[in-house]
Amino acid sequence: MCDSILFRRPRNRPAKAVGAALVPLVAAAIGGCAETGVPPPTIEAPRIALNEIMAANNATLADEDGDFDDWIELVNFGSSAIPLREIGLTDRSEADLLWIPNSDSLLAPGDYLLIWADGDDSGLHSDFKLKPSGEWVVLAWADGSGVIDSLRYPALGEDQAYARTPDATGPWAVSDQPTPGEPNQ
Ligand SMILES: [Ca+2]
Ligand SMILES: [Ca+2]
Repeated sequence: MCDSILFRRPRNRPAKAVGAALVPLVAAAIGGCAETGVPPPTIEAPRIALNEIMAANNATLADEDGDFDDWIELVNFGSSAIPLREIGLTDRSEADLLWIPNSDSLLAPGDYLLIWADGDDSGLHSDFKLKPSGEWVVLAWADGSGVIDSLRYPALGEDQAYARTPDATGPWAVSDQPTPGEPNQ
């Protein structure tokens, strides 16, 4: 059963919907097959996600200039390091105007990364800010190959975070306990 999971077309579903339907099947397949004991594949696609954001930072955390700017937290929840130049962010619903980090660093597996959303457009400071009234945040591959993750956050009060729990895959919720650069609570 498991060996054909990637190619199985769900019943009662038209062919044109199969592409979308494959996504959860692929995700299930990455975890291996509990039925037969087949281990997961050793080569895994990079896995990075939006994990937490703050859109009205008043006193939570200052950047290297002493500014209490807004921030976006990313997490690498895969098993391979991800070059920061290979990802981009935007606050538009379409990933056509990506800001790409000016950094040669890698995000190691299990690590968190803070991007300052202050409009400075340098290093790890994006060319856009976050509106407290809520808007889109989109994470995409810098080479244009697709959106990795996205969210539309609600209006947030001062020093409130919008975070997913558990990290990387959990549902999003408003939080009064921000955890920039750390696991979400
Ligand atoms: Ca700043
Ligand atoms: Ca966090």
